[in-house]
Amino acid sequence: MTERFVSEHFKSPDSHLVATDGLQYQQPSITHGRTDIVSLTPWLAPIVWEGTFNPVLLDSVYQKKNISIAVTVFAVGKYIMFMKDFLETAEQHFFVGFRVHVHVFTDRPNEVPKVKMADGRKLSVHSVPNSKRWQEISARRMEMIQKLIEEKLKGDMDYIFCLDVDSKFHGRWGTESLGELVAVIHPGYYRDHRSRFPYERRSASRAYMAPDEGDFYYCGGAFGGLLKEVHQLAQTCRKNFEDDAKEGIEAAWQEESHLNRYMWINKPSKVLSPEYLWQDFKPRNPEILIIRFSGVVKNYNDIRPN
Ligand code: UD2
Repeated sequence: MTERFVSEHFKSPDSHLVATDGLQYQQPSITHGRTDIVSLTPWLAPIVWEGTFNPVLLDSVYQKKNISIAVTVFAVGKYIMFMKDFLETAEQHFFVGFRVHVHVFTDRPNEVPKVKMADGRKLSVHSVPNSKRWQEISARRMEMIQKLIEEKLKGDMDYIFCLDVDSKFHGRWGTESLGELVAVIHPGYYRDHRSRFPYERRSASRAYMAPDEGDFYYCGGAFGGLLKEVHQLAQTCRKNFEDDAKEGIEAAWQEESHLNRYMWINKPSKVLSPEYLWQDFKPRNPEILIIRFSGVVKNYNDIRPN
């Protein structure tokens, strides 16, 4: 069988949704629903908010597919201190009842806490070097995600989510978030005009965005999708970051800037609302009915290497 035949004739886990006959759930409506938010992008990708999906229905559909989800999380240097809460709260809220394999990248493998994981869930630790610059730690994640997919995950897992470690889960993050290419809207800028988004604004960079460009400002701290899509994203962002570096330029927000450029051209097939990455220091806006995952308050001077 050629690779082309396989990709054309075998469905990805994201297509053909088979429901459970007899499952009882609330009748959906096309005229009644939330009116305080927008739940579709101009390219018709869903924007996931509380109240726009039925978790019981979605879980039953994806249970049949026996899907698996890989997670990458980096804990380099003092960021290891966030690992315990991240792992413990993931057990309570992240794809509960599904096959999850967490990949921890750290320079302190002996300090990775032992957290009891449910059946079907596991953790692997990968050793990575430390760095004197936080910018480099953050940016090199793309390279490691690319290699992990190529060397370990291909043919084994279906989806991958890449998450910041200095965060905790507070509410369900599950099958509603699955898609081919998944981006999360940053909690800090979604009410602003695009010209004020903190994109890379120097045209010399490969992450450049003009003032009249951009859909949303997406987080570098959470993204995901099918392995194939995330591989392409990581490979492209890594290459653009490295090519910029050869010319002596580092984008304003490192890999987050390159990710935003990538998503401008390669539109995400599913967009997650800021419920999926809030920040603890921010008061909750009224449209945020639930906070699912949120960055903890931290003192950068104490935890970053520079
Ligand atoms: C913002 C972004 C983050 C990233 C960063 C720019 C959101 C909400 N946050 O977060 O994704 O784009 O700005 O760098 O999207 N890390 C270590 N050790 C270090 C430093 C960083 O392991 O010494 C890892 C760790 O996984 C951490 C991530 O890099 O979660 C981002 O760290 P950060 O402190 O720069 O993130 P933050 O909260 O400023």
